[in-house]
Amino acid sequence: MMKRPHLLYRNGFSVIGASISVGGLKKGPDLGPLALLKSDPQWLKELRDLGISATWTHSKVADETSFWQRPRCEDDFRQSLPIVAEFARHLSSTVMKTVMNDQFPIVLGGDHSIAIGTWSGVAQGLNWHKPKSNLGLIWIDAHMDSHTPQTSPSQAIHGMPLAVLLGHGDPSLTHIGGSQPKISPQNLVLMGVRSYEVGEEAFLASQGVRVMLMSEIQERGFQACFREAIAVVTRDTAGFGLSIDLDAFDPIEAPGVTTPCSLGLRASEVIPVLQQIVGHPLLAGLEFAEFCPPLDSAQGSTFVLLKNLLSVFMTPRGLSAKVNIAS
Ligand SMILES: [Mn+2]
Repeated sequence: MMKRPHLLYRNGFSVIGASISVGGLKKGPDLGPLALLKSDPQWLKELRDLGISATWTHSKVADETSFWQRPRCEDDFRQSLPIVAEFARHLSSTVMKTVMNDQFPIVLGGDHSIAIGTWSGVAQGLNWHKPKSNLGLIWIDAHMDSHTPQTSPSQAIHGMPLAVLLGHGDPSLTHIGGSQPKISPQNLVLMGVRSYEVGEEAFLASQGVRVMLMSEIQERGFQACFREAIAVVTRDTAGFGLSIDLDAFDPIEAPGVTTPCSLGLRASEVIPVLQQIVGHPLLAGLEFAEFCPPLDSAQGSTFVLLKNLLSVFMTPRGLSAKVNIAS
C-alpha cells in the first residue's frame, strides 16, 4: 500500500549554533555562532514576521578550557579527541531530533569537526523517516578534510570529518549514530579544493569520491560543476546536504577563517547558483563552518558573507517544496 509522502520540514528552520574550536587546534571558531546570535539576527525575526517558524538552538558549548590551558604538544589528537567526540555525539542527537521533528537544520560552527555531528544526525533523522536511505553531501572547501589519524600531519580533527563520515577513523567518531558509514562515497562531491596532502588525496581516490579542484571550477565554471554535483548527491538518495567551509572563499572576501587559502571562490559566482537549489525537494540540511570572528576584517566581511549565505536559504521558498520523502 502506498503511504502518503511525509511532509519534511513543515515545522520551519532550526538554526543550531555549534561552538567548538579544538578540532582546528586554534581558538576562535567557537565564537562564530555566538557572534551571529549576539548580532540581533534580524533574519530570524523577518522570517517569523512572514509566519515561518525559525528557532535558534545552541548546541552544548564544547568544554575546551583545559585543552587551551595546557602546552601544545605531540599529543594534540589524543587530547582533543574526547572533547570533539562528546561534542559530536551531542550535536548529532540535536540534529537528529530536529530532522525527526520536521524542522530544517542549519548548523553554524565552529571548526569543521562539527560535520561529524551534523551529518551523522541528518543521516539518522532521514533514516527515521525512510529506513535504509542514503544521504548525499556537497562539500565546498579549500581542503579535503579527509585525513585519518594515520595520514594527517597536523593531527587536527577538522582535517578528518569526511573520512569519519565515510567510516574511517577513530571508532569514538565513526560510531556516532551507529557504526555504519553515514555517507556513501558515490554520493559525495568536494568542490573548490586547492590545498591538500597526498594521504587524503589517495584515500578519496581509493573510495572513488568525485573531487572538483579549484582549477576545474575555474575552467568549467561553478554553475556547470554544481549541476554535476547535484546529480551525484541525488542519485538514489533520500536527501542531500550542503557543507560550506568559509575558507572555500577567497581570503579577500572571507579572511575570518583559521586556515585561509588564496585563489578561492567568489560570492558573486557562488550565491546565484546556490539560489537555484533553494526549495529543492531533497535538500536536507545546511552547515557553515570555520567562521572565526577574531580573524575577520575590520569591516566584518566574512560575517557579511555568512549572513548573505544564510539569507539565500532562509526564505519562505526555502521550505516550500519539502514534500517528497515517502515513508
Ligand atoms: Mn573544512
